[in-house]
Amino acid sequence: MLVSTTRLLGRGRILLRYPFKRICINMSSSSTSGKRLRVLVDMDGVLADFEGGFLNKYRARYPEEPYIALEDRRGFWVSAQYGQLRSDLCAKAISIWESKDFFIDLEPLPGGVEAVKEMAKMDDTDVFICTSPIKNYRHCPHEKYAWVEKHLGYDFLEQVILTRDKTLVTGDLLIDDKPDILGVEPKPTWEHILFTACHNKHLPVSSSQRRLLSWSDDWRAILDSKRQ
Ligand code: UMP
Ligand code: MG
Repeated sequence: MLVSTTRLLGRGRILLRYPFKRICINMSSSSTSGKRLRVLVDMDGVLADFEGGFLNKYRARYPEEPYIALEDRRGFWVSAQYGQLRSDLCAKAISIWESKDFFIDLEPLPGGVEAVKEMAKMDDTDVFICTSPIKNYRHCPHEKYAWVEKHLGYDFLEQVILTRDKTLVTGDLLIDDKPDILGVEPKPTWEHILFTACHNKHLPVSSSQRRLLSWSDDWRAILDSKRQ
């Protein structure tokens, strides 16, 4: 029905909004059609090239300063490793991602946007972008939304979760490059799939943790393994 496939927005614009899928979600999110799979996908280091974007802008702004090549990165916290290199470099590193346009300019990691779009079209599957903003909120939260709109489209803004504590978010899977995802909830509902990144590729993965090596790896099999 035409009326239900459109939404009238405040300023008189009428937009088509994934009409068929959204109607289906609304009709089937209850118990009548079985369990839906909820996939939480991290942004920095999984969809957006935080490490590459950081290194480019750091080297451009501080051409005389030492830097850490991506193959030498160790540990999730870029600022900590730069601080170990020389104490004042910690603040210089932070200045890069606190700057305007840092987050919006991040390049997509290969295959990520395509994978998320495909996932979102799968039957019985809900995909959310679950990402932690920095506490200096001047640019980051706005640019994270803008990045999603730019690369995944306006309708995908509905799927964005900004949180500093991902343990509070319920889901079946969390695909994330951070090795230790901790928060106030000791038993998160999701299984953490460690997405391989330059800073974590040397870590041994415990028998209970699965990895996704890249978006060329078999993410479909991981989703299928969680379906009932
Ligand atoms: N971040 C820091 N310090 C670092 C590295 C990253 O504050 O040394 C921030 C940038 C991102 C966030 O906002 O951490 C990473 O978020 P997730 O990918 O874990 O959601
Ligand atoms: Mg990340």
